[in-house]
Order: sequence, then C-alpha cells, then structure tokens
Amino acid sequence: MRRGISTDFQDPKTTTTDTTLPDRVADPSLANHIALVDDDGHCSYAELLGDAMAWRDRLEPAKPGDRIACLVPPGRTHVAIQLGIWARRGIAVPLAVSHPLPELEYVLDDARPAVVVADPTLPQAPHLETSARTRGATTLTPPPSPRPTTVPTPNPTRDPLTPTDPALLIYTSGTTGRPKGVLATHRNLTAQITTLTAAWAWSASDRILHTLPLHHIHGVVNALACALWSGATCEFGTRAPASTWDRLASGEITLFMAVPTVYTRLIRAWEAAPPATRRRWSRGAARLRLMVSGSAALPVDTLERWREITGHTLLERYGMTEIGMALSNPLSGERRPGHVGPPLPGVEARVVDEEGRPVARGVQGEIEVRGPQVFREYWGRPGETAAALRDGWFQTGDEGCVEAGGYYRILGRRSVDIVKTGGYKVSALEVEEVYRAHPAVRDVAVVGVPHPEWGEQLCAAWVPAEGFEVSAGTEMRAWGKERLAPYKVPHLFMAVPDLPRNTMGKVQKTAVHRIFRE
Ligand code: MCA
Ligand code: AMP
Repeated sequence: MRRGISTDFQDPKTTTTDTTLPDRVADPSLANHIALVDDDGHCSYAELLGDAMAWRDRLEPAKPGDRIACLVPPGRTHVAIQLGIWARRGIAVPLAVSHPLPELEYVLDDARPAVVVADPTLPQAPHLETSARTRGATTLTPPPSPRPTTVPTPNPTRDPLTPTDPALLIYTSGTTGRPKGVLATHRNLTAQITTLTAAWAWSASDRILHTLPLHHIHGVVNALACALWSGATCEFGTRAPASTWDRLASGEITLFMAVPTVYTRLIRAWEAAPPATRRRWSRGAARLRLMVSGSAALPVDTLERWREITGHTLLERYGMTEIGMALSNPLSGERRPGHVGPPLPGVEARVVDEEGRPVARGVQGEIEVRGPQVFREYWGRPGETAAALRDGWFQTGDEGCVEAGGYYRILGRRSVDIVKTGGYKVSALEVEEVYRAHPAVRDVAVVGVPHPEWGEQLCAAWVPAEGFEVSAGTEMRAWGKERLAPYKVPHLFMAVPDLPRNTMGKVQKTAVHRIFRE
C-alpha cells in the first residue's frame, strides 16, 4: 500500500527487511517532526520529502540503476539529493568535498555517473562539471538557498523502489590498485540500519550532532540514516572543537559519534579552556545518552580521559565499508576498554586461520563476517568481489581474537600497506604510485607510523632522482595535495639514498617504519 506524502515509498508502519530508508522518511506520522538542522535552519520530514521529490524530478535524465554523483557539503540539500536519487531508483555516489579534481575524476571514470550534481560554491565544482560533461554526464546545480517550497508529485517513473535495488556506491581503499566502489543494496542498508537502531536504542526523541563526512558509512549510515530511520533529528555541525563542545553542552543533543582523532582533539580543547567553560562543557556533555567511537582503534587512555571529563564510557564498535557495523560494545552492560564487543544481532562473525578454519577462543586470526549487511559487490570488479568472499564470509583483512564473554579485540591488519589515519583508510601503495610520478622521485615507500592524534600518520621515505635537488617536505605535501585526498598526503617526508630491501629486492616496510620511529 502506498500512502502519505509520497506516492513512491511503502507504508513504514509494517517495517520488514524489505522496508527501505525512503519508506521510513515518508512516514506521515513524522511529517511535522524536525528531520535536519544545518547552517540554513531546520526542516521537517515533510519538507525534506518535498525537497527529495523535487530532486527526483530534476534528476530526470537518470534511469533506474544509473549512478548519480553528488558533490554537495553535508546538510539538507545533500540529504534531499540522496533521497531523490533513490526515488528515481538510482545509485547514490557521494563525492568527498575535500578531494582535489584528480580524485573526483577517478570516481567519474570508475562509476560512470549519468548525472553529476555539484555545489557551485565548492572550488572544484566548475572543473568537475567540465570533466563530467566531457564524459557524457549531465550536470546539475543545487538552487541557492533559501530553497523553494516544493509540492511532491507522483513518481513519473511509476517504477517503485525494490529492496534489491542497488543504493549506495562508496569508494574505499584496498590492498590492490586504486579505491574500489563498494555497492550496497537497499536491503543491505536496511540490515545495517535496523541492527544499529535496535542495538543503540534510537528513538524519535534523539538528536544527533553530526560532524562526519558523508562519503563514508560512518557518516552516511551510522549517524544520518539511523537518525532518519528513527524519526530523530540530525543536526549538522562544524568540526571546530569549541563549537562541537558548545553544541554537546547545549542540552539539546542526545547522541554523538566520532572517530578517535576527534575525541583526542575535543580533549585537547577542553584542557585548554578556562575552568568555567570546562565545567559547563562537562556538565552539558554528561547529559547525552550515548557517545560512540569507531573507524579506528580507540586508545584506552583516550577512553579513560573522556570518562573523567564527561562521565561517559565511550561505546566502541567495529565496522567496515563492505559490511557496515559488525561488532559493538553494548549499550547496557560492560563496555570493555580496548575491545570492540561481541557481534551485533543479525551479524555472524568469526576468527579463522590461514586456511579459513575457525580458531579457538583467545587465538589470533583473521576476522570474517557474514550476514544481510554485507555489500553486494565491488563495482565493476567481479574478480575482486569473489576474492573477498569465502563461502559467503567476507574476509575483513583485520586480525583479532575473541576473549571472555565473546568480546572481540582487534589486533591489527594483515596488510602493512593499509593505513588508518584520522579514521580514513589509505592504501600506501596508491600514495606511492602517485609520488612515483613526481619528477624528483626515483622511488618511494609509504608507511603508517603510530601517532597520538591521527592514530597512524603517513610517512614517506623517498629516493631522489639523479640531477634533482631534494625538495622540502612542504613542497612534497603541496604537490600531493593537488592529486590526492588531503588525508592521503604523507605528513613526513625523508630523503634516503636507497630504500631498505630484502635479498629478493622487495622493499622492507618494517625497516622503513624503523626509519621514522627512530
Ligand atoms: C585531514 N588531514 C589529515 C586527515 N584529515 N591527515 C591525516 N589524516 C586525516 N584523516 C590533513 C589536512 O590536509 C591538513 O593538512 C592537516 O591534516 C590538518 O587538517 P585539519 O583541518 O586539522 O583536519 P580536519 O580537516 O579537521 O580533519 C580531521 C578529521 C577528519 C575531522 C579527524 O580526518 C575526519 O573527518 N575524519 C573522519 C573520517 C571518517 O568519517 N571515517 C570513516 C571511514 P595541512 O595542515 O597541510 O593543510 S571508516 C567507516 O566508515 C567504517 C565503516 C567505520 O568503521 O566507521
Ligand atoms: P573503512 O574501509 O574505511 O570502512 O575502514 C574499515 C576499517 O577500519 C576496518 O577494517 C578496521 O581496520 C578499522 N576499524 C573500524 N573500527 C575499528 C575499531 N573500533 N578498532 C580498530 N579498527 C577499526
């Protein structure tokens, strides 16, 4: 049955595994509830849906299954476009607003979107539009705010969304080549969302402070989609620590989610603040009902300091772009420092040896995950999709072990070439490949070195090409920033006469690590 403000989506009253996020947003009982708050004010669910329907109509050139890329900062317009894409049965491809043109063009070439929406206030927008048109895509621009009030109309495609429709394409770095597009269906997203909304007891009275980027699962699913699914309010905030603290202390926020780097920065800001401000921030933050950390290992001293400051024991969980969230400390019960908890309901997890055989409790091995949350495919890469799955189990590439009570501990990654910095996953091989094109670089090796703020910090040892002067680290960084996402650009560069190699001529990354540690 179709009802309510939209004629496109299902009746959310009978939520099943086939209910989609757009169905929930269209719940008529939510119409007047505040859905989003951003710099331009707030909007109700009815207004958001109206915007989404207007976008569905504007995205007319796109057919079901087409990719639609969106370079728009987090806020009402971004969310409306995402819902509009789904109303058209398209695949949303969120682009990172921090990425330089070459990274964005890589996604255009790989995802081949039919339509690209770019916010003209972003510096990359004009170039992106040119690149998109050269590749045969239609380009669209969001209307300037204040936005027109829109009246929803019936879906012109007369082709309702189905749960197996592909929904979201998120690019993530891996051990091979350039980033891969991880494709999730609506059913995958529904499984990811319903697991979390139940485990963390989301309700319509929640209000989350959202400061995460919208081109990764943490920001798109855990923070935004869970809020919309629950009829809650999602408030987009800035990343400046003082304004985050002010909002956390406002008494209006019930939930906060961030990566460990953000908690480290908030602790630093608190420690630098005058005593009266500290008291206000601590008192206010203590009133939230839940604070979550994830995307990278939460150092135990950060967890403990945060507890001293706010009274909150951060709930640490573990996830991945390909699987959504898999393991989580509980909402009620023991949140064990240095652990990521047992599998979430509906998620199967296990630790296996090299041959894929489950190992005994306490023994280290690779974590594998199975369940309806697991993605459908790497876009256009059937071989890599098949290689990532073993008998239906997704091989995470993370090492861990199961301890008392079924709590998992993450012990590292199988590949030294995967680095987590500020919660972002970076392939050292991809960064090396880009720097090898630098005229002054004969060879280069990139590693992630433990760092108190970033978790790991990217460092590059490089061999200067003959006849070239050694460039300063700042010059090397500036060169990288024109080609790579800001978080993929190494912070430290060291010129070396040669890279350490083994007898087979292979670069020894542990020796490169040692150069920087020393
Ligand atoms: C920015 N820089 C970085 C990073 N971000 N360097 C290393 N790692 C980073 N992550 C560079 C900038 O280019 C800048 O260089 C300098 O560091 C300082 O920039 P700053 O403005 O201070 O940083 P920022 O822009 O405030 O960003 C920090 C951040 C951000 C807020 C921690 O990295 C962030 O939003 N991280 C969250 C990522 C996330 O959502 N991950 C989820 C993916 P210069 O000084 O030279 O200009 S993982 C996921 O989704 C799975 C499913 C999961 O489990 O959650
Ligand atoms: P991404 O591919 O960007 O989705 O990042 C997923 C990766 O982040 C996982 O494979 C882990 O290596 C890491 N990760 C996520 N959450 C945690 C956590 N709580 N502790 C340690 N590592 C984590």
